[in-house]
Amino acid sequence: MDARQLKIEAAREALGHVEDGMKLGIGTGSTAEEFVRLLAVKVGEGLSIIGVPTSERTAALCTELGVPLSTLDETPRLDLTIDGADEIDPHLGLIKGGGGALLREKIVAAASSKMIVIADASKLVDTLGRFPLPIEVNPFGLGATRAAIEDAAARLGLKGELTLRMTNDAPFVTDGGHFIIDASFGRIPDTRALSDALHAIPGVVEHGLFLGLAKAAIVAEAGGVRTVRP
Ligand code: ABF
Repeated sequence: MDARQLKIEAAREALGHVEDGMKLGIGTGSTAEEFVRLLAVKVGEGLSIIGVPTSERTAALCTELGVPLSTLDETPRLDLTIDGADEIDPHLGLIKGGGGALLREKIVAAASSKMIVIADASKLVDTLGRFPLPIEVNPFGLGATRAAIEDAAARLGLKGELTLRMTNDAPFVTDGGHFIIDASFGRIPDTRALSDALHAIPGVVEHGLFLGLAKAAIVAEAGGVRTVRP
């Protein structure tokens, strides 16, 4: 099975958790896109759901495919969010944000009774951090924020390259109008401590450590699909 087929298999399994009448958070990334495509078929067959997208990109895809959309203002409490991830640890701690949508993804996941992650098995790690941690920052005072991140990480014994995410020779700008610093700390032994330390920095809007949000991960691999729980 090639990578895309693995994503489709995970997305198909996740679709089994979607019930008529559900209010869904809909994630961003290539695996989430496969979920949207399968969901749209079910909507076309009569499944009645309402979706809240986690990015403008996902909103556009849902609209193109006929998936009905709402907002967290109209629909503040969601039943289920289905989203991808860049890394998944055994406790279902996640690194997300490789797609640049971490802030809205975390807001939507936090507004949901349940979050299920869909991924291929390559995302499973023993300890988070091999994937550079995306940190969403306010453009104002970027230099000071970068220094504060460096210092906070050093106090936790972490160090590594902090790279401003660029696109077309300019800083990447998120849907929320912020920049992203990708932090290559390597293995992060105490994710909760790093999460708390980053949240204490005024210029940090949010970061890609999703701790205690995912209730299950549906993981596809050559031998089939399995559900991982903490
Ligand atoms: C999104 O899915 C991001 O948080 C994460 O970076 C991405 C993973 O993308 P893919 O499914 O394409 O590997 O939710």
